[in-house]
Amino acid sequence: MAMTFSHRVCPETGLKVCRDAELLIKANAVVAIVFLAIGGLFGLLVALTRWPAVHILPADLFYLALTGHGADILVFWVIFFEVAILYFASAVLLNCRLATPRFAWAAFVLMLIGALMANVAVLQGESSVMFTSYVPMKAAPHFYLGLILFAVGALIAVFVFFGTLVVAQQEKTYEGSIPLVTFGAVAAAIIAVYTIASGAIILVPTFLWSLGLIADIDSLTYRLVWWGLGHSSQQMNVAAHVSIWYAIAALTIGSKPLSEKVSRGAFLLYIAFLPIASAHHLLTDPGISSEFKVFNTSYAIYLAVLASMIHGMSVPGAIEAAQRRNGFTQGVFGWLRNAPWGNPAFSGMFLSLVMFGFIGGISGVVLGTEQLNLLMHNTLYVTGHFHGTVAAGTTLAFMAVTYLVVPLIFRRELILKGWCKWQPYLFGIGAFGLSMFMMGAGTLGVARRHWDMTFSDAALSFDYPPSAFLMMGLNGIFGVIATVGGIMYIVIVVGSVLFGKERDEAAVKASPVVFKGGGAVVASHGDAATLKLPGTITLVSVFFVSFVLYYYINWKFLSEVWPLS
Ligand code: HEM
Ligand SMILES: [Cu+2]
Repeated sequence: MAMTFSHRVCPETGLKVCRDAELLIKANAVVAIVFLAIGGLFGLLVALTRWPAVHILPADLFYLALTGHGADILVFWVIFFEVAILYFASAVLLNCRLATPRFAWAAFVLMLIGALMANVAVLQGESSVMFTSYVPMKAAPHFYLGLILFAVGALIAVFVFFGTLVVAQQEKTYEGSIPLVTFGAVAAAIIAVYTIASGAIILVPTFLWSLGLIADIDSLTYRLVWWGLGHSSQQMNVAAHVSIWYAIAALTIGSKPLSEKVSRGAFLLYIAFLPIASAHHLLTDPGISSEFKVFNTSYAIYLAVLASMIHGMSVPGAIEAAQRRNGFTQGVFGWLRNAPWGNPAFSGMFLSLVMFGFIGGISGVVLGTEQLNLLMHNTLYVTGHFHGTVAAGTTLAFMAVTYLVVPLIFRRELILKGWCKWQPYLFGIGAFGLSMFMMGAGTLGVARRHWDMTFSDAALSFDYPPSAFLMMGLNGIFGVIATVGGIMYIVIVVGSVLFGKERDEAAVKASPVVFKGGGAVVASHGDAATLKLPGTITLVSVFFVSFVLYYYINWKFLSEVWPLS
């Protein structure tokens, strides 16, 4: 029997919302957004410095800002938000109480202290080691300690999530199997455990080394183990944002997965193959054998890519199936034309889906191919690729779901409705430009993490073609657009939470945010049971043609690097 616990029943989804879970979701989401704001500001400074005509920061501050940008945005923003998602996907979707709220608060406090400590270290200027913090570069001890405390907190949060699943099962708060969104969150949480374990193995000794207690850290071992953390943490993000795609599609248009079994299988592929496919970050590393690289980046990575492609097809497929069921049956794309493009939750989700696949996905496979990697290793192409995955993909998906979290969890009306409508497009276009122009500049050889592409104070000069400078200028402009989108998001969310009208029964009736029955769909198990999807099949064909063409163009580039024939 379900135990009684302090909760309310959501008038829009019919789900029981545990009070503790609700408070923790709010706290984690708010702190996440603060770190997005700080990290975004650092990102703007970085982009303005790399814009040759602006070149705003001196060298030392550039590396400081770059380190702050990576840590605040890819670690603290994303992971605080993911903790909120874990509590939502367990307690709320399973209608149960959150296990051990005290531990969840302890996790929150540890993460917050850790994140602040790392920020202080970065701002003091002695820890500009950038995202990968490769040894023998050494940061201040409290930089590593901050990351370690943050990771311990995150691990506790993950165990609160697992504990909540056990509570739900024992107290029988749901029927049948867990919903797909919760299943995806389980995948993210399992990968998180692996990620944090790799992080502990490498960061704890590095912390001791920074204190002078260990004489030496082997740099090859560091790189190898660090990428166990660096790569799998990105897969955790993918599992989380894919779950969010399914959740938004269910809540905004009532879509069910095409096949629960297939989607679950794809999540299982993530768990099995993603954590080990990390050698694509080390393809040019002289210390690692070719056999290992080839196994790791061909078999392991392609099975992980397969999983993303399954989701990439099944999410639009699920949307098409739902839209057709909702009556939009005209032609091949009537369902897409008539999608709720003015609803920022939906538009943000769809843009995230398309850009993650086309930009992040295709460029990721190209970069992950050992031979092609030589073309763009350590250039801005790499940075362009991962802004396609983590800015246009993960961040935009998380922004999109916030448009549901504010009315449903904070129970506030969104302010600035016009801004809400446009925000996902602005941030999306900005992130699109950032990704594409960094990839373009990288194709022309522009190095990543370089303060000055003119090499004005270097002993040996090198001239990039004018088009490379143009790309970096455009990159700066789109960085500004993304920043405007980011600021709009922060103003909307903070403004709505602080000043938005409270959503009472009347407001819920007047402006519902959940599609009729969407609450039941997201919290249950079941298939759309149709494969009549001409629109999705067309989109997927366009994707494959682009993919194949781009892949072969890069082999052609490669053949031109060595003009032997
Ligand atoms: C306002 C939006 C953003 C702008 C203008 C921006 C700009 C940039 C630029 C220009 C670089 C390249 C620096 C270089 O290698 O010289 C960079 C690096 C990076 N960005 Fe962003 N970015 C934005 C959003 C994001 C988001 C949303 C994420 C992750 C969720 C992210 C994660 C990173 C990471 C991890 C690096 C690499 C740091 C390093 O190399 O140590 N960025 N960003
Ligand atoms: Cu990776």
